[in-house]
Amino acid sequence: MRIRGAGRIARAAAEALMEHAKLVEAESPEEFRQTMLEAARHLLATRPTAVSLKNGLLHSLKGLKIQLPGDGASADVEALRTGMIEAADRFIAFSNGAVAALAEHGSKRIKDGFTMMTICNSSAAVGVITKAHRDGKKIKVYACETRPKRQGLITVRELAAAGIDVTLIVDSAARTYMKQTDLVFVGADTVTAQGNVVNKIGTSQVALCAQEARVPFFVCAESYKFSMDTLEGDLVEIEEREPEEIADPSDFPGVKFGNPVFDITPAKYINAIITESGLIPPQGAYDVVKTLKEELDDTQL
Ligand code: RI2
Repeated sequence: MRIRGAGRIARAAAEALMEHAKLVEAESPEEFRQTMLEAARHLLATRPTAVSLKNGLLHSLKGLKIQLPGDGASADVEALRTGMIEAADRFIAFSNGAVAALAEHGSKRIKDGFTMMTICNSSAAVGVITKAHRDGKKIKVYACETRPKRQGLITVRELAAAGIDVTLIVDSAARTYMKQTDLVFVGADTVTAQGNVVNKIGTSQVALCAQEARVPFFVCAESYKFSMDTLEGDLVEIEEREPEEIADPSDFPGVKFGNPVFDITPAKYINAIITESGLIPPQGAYDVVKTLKEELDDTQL
């Protein structure tokens, strides 16, 4: 939890693999490969929901491909080390570039005088909003607090520091303020092949309010937040965290606590998913996943 945000988590994992690759001592290419795979699996086990973590690792592990049969089986440890470092570095640069490209596309939907709503702290969504502000548009933002960890506080600090007119609201005020909202921008931890979006708990309620009020609802998600596993039928695991995030259980004898930290917004509530390649309908998620599969399918974790 010290590293938050699906994109940041992916970049931090790639960076960790890169650092590991620099330090690992291995007698043979096979030993190096196994050590890197073990490290990647260790990193993957840290968070279950955001697929950006897995995809960031897979992008980085492409650096081991030079060892695959028929593709330079003679690669030595130093060649693999360089390959890993370069692949992880490429992913980090690609990820940062994707967030910037996405901001460029999404901000075009924001008109001068518009009011936006967001939830949690998404660097992709914040990027879209701040780009519109930097372009000289006069905008306002309602930011949901996002219980229980209150990451909305990070968002309001970031937006206020950028000079944006921002109002912090409690999550249950989303419907009230939706009446004064023109567009909603949220981030994503995982987008399924069917176009449904897994994001911080409360997102689907905001989507429902937006639908009812006819306010366009946009999801900001780089391509590495799309899940290949969901194409094969897998469900996204929703992380359930400890009750202490909500209240002290010892103060409530006999009470059970439920603390799922992500929820699923159905595709039918989403106007468009903003990716680095442009705005796509949620139904376009299938094509993004197919492209990702072509790119990453021969890399295993
Ligand atoms: P960016 C966060 O969850 C939020 O759900 C946010 O919308 C999403 O990641 C995407 O964040 P967590 O991973 O990549 O911090 O847009 O639990 O920053």
